[in-house]
Amino acid sequence: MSSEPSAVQTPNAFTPRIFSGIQPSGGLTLGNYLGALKRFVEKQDEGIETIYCMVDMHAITTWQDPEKLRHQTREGAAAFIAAGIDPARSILFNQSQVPAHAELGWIFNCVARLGWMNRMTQFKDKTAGKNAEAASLGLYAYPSLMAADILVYHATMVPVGEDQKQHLELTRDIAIKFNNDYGVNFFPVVEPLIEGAATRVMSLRDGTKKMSKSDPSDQSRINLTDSADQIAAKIRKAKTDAEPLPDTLDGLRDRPEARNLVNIYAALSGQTAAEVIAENAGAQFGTFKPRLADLAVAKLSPITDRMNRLMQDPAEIDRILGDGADRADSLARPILDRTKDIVGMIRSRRM
Ligand code: AQP
Repeated sequence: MSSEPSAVQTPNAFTPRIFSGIQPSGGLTLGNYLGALKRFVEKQDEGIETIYCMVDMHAITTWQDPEKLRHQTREGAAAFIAAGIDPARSILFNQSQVPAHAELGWIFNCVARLGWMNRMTQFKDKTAGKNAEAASLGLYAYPSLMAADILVYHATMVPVGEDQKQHLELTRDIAIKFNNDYGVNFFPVVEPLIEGAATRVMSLRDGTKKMSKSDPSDQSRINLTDSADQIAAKIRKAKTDAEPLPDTLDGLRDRPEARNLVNIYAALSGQTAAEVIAENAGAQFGTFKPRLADLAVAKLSPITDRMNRLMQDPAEIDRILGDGADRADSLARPILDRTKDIVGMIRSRRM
């Protein structure tokens, strides 16, 4: 049988499959939970095939202490499971255990154009005020590896927070260019799933900045490892203005900190922001913040307790990640092999 690219079979339709990842570049935050984890669980429970990953190769695009990286990768995996990911129903693993990500990432580095990469706002944000010349090449190439993470599984949908929208547009551009360059319909054009009341949870210290695990101020975020007292104290001290809550959503337009707390309440309670405003119209923050703190503690503390229990058995977490990596590898390997055939690379036929 010929192995020339023209003989490569390419699918015309793609099975619905979800992929998403989280960087173990620190402890996970409320932003990661509401923008990503909680929705990952919902997608799993809808019965769609789901593949979730601790993207440790992305984490090292900025310096990571090796011991902390190992700890954060396990802790992130524990957070997935504690939040409701079932490793028997979803595939859960860490990226570096599946070499196909890096291999396809290199091929995509040769598909992506420098002009596209130069437009990536996350690289600009992460190097803002710093010497961009001293940033790693990996940080610059990050979105191309992210495209490989997704497309090496032929994933069709990617649940993410708002901040990842541009990277997913790049993933679509890479798939389209690859398909056009090689005259195939091999990679799906993925659909970003950016949904819900908290697609962009903001810092508790500055309502115009994203809540981030790498923000130097611990007061800016709620960590999934925070105790009930820490959560309540951070919400009590969250920056707000002096006005009571308005009676319409429109009244939040120029009040980023107030809007953020309302959105967090909505996402945690499963309500819309309009419903939260209707229930709390006219409330002072002295009243609303304790309500939010009670809700946050009620929702997050059981997850934190489960995470802490899981972290007592790191060998079991490693076993789960290893099992997930084997299953991920068996999906990714044939897709990578077919990509190599399309590109014209001679593959080993060794078994
Ligand atoms: N504040 C946020 N609001 C909503 N969603 C968020 N996500 C992150 N922060 C928020 C979503 O979480 C998923 C995993 O993100 P990531 O950890 O891979 O990278 P990130 O977006 O760069 O997150 P951080 O916390 O800001 O990490 P650092 O500080 O290391 O850069 C993604 O779906 C993201 O949208």
